[in-house]
Amino acid sequence: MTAEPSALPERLRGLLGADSVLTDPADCAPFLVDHLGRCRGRALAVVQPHSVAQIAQLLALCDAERIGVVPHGGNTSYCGGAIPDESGGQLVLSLRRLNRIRSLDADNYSLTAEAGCVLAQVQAAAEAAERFFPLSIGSQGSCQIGGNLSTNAGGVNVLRYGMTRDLVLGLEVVLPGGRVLDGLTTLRKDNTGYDIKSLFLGAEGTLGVITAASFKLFPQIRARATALAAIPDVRAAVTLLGELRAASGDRVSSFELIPRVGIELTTRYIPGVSDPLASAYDWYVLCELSSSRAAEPLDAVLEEALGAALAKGLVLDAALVRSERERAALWKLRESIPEAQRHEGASLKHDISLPVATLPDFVARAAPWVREHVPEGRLVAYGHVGDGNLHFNISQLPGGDRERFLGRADSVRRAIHDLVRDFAGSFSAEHGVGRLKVPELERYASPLELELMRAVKNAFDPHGIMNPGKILRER
Ligand code: 2HG
Ligand code: ZN
Repeated sequence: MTAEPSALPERLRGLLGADSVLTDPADCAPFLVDHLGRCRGRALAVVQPHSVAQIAQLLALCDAERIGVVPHGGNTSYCGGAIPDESGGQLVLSLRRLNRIRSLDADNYSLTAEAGCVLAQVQAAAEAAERFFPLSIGSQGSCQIGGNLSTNAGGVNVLRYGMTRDLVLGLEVVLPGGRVLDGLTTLRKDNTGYDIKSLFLGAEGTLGVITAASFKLFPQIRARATALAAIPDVRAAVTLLGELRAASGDRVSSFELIPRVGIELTTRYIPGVSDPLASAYDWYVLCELSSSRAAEPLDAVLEEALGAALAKGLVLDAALVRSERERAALWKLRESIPEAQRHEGASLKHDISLPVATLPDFVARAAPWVREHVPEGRLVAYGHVGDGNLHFNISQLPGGDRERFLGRADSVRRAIHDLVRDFAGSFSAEHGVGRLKVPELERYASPLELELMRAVKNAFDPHGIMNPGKILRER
């Protein structure tokens, strides 16, 4: 028999302690809207358990009572994956109290962290042991590692170290029904059947609740060289990346595309950002070489490679950073483009990826389409060009009608994502599916892929309590 929903908060207080159950609208409010204000929901309560055991008890109860559970980390998602639906019948499960680094083994180059650790905390723990945790994204001061795992986050170091998935050695997961999958191995090699942990990475909390993970670490970075290079076009970016990788002994760790409008917006809206070059150019790349060898002459390598590219017309001008302060300023320019876009007004976001070599042709087709069909906006295409991942965003021009502009979102998205499909690309490179891109998955995944995803969902979560309606439509 199902309990009265109104009695549930009291039962939860009995289970988790009074301090762990929020029902006051003001306390719950921050958990019910995403950071871009695009997704809103309602909830029975927000729960903040203290332990894995409490989460297990919670999922046993919710499974028995068929109550939807929405895991919630740092709330920096782009697709509404951590926001409950409008029904008011779901529970938000905040992982923020599971925030311990459980262990670090420097010799094994591994670390085990709980899901509620803020990404920067994990990076700092590795650093303190003279190791490097390479996941790096703009929101690292507030996003939580559980969310990074659940969305398989990307960021600015994917080029060398891979996505979050590639950094994971093991996982601890609470399953619907309350059983705990204890898979916190730090083994590098383990070919013992299906790779179960992999299914939870990028599953956005639809299969279970990741409570901890063991990660690979790397040698601490001791030498870096960073530059902003102006380039004639996107094709030059792809060629330059190939040349830089070869010339540097594959030391390129970041290679980010920035359009002129990215510099205009950040210098206008973000205090402390300035254009490091004297003239204006259409396109730029922020490139960074890095090494664990302090004596590596990376500045000289980068300068020489950019000089050679300049002579060939691949690079038009470049500024090499000379200090940590200048480096931070350059990264601030790049990483605050999304914030500057917010100041400018509404934006239509498309987190797309393509085979790297096809990016120039894609931009050559899609940019004129935007100019012609969305005259009330302008293209702000930037991002992880080294991974074939562009944030192909369109910012509304100031002064326009916000709602009318946002009303164009569906048709614009359809045209851009159809073109992405024609180029054998993906409609979600690193931001996931959440609730906003469910129709996209239905349109672009094959029937067989959808059938297999549905089978996995049913196998792990037969009663459909885990983050209902995310990735797959609720049944
Ligand atoms: C970035 O690379 C983030 O800055 C955000 O993935 C992208 O706001 C965006 O579209
Ligand atoms: Zn990104």
